[in-house]
Amino acid sequence: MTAQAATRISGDGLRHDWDVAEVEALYAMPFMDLMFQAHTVHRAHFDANRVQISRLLSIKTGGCPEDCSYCPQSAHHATGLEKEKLLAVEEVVAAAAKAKEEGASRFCMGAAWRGPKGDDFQVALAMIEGVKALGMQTCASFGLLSREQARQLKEAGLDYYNHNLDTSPEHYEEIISTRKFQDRLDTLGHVQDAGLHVCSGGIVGMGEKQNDRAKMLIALANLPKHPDSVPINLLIPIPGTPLAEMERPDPFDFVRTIAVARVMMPHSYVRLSAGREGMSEEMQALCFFAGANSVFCGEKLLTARNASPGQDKSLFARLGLQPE
Ligand code: SAM
Ligand code: DTB
Ligand code: SF4
Repeated sequence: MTAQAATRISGDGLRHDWDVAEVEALYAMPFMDLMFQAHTVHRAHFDANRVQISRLLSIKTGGCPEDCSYCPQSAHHATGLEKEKLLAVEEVVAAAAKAKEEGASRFCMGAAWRGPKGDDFQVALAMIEGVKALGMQTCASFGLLSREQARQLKEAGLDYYNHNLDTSPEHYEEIISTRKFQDRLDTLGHVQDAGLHVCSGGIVGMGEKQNDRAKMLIALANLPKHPDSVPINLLIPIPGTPLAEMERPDPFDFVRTIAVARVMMPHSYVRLSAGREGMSEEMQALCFFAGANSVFCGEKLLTARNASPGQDKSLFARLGLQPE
């Protein structure tokens, strides 16, 4: 290794000093060269024939006070989604047990909250304890957290906290007005400090430029520790949201984002997240080759449809991918 390269590797053996020019250079590589590089990195750190399976459940649906332009659950958009009350602990634990039976190793509970509050948070803590007792990995996506809330989640047995940066700091203001990019970073800091595993990624297809995708991945990779899990979502354009008519990005540009994430964060699980329902099997296979090694399975994501379990079973079998 050259002296210059050596200075770029930090204490954990990984890089946290990516700059825009070098990430754009990765994006600009001929597709085959980028795929080869990403797959080589992937094989050096993971079994390329295994895929981690997570299952989502919306524990509190709709009526969210935040105005995220992509989200069907925001009270600011008329998407026709019914606002529901917080589910009961027993319902959630029963859904997790079923997901475990169907092959999921991690159960991810999402809530349409700006952040957890009052009694609802106490109920959510009980859900985490119940799901953990089934022997599953637990994940929560409850929005912004205080330092104390992150600590309480850890104490309840939470393994992962999902909190996406979603896009570049610059593009963020065009997508959400009710909070700042820095608020998200602050929560990620509390999550990390509480000793929780971090799950953080973003969305491709919200009208962002390639430069924004590069900056989003830089914001993730330049965190003090790489997120353990990096979900890359393809926007599901929801009628009634401001992004309903967004043009679908070039599939190869989506695959490139998976590949660049893999090269930048070699030890992280990269999740091929929302949007698989509209992807061809060939595109999904390219994403797995590029380094994606985790997916959400099950009929539904939080409110939107997911790839069907039957199709997933057949795809994994035909690709020789071992779900775990
Ligand atoms: N309210 C919490 C929050 O915003 O962190 C948790 C739930 S929120 C629905 C979780 C994530 O879902 C968002 O950060 C976003 O990345 C993703 N998401 C929401 N709507 C989406 C859509 N239409 N297409 C793709 N991803 C979406
Ligand atoms: C993530 O990155 N994607 C998931 C999970 N983390 C919480 C959510 C996807 C939501 C897609 C739209 C819906 O189902 O409402
Ligand atoms: Fe609320 Fe989360 Fe949807 Fe934003 S993404 S509107 S915070 S549920």
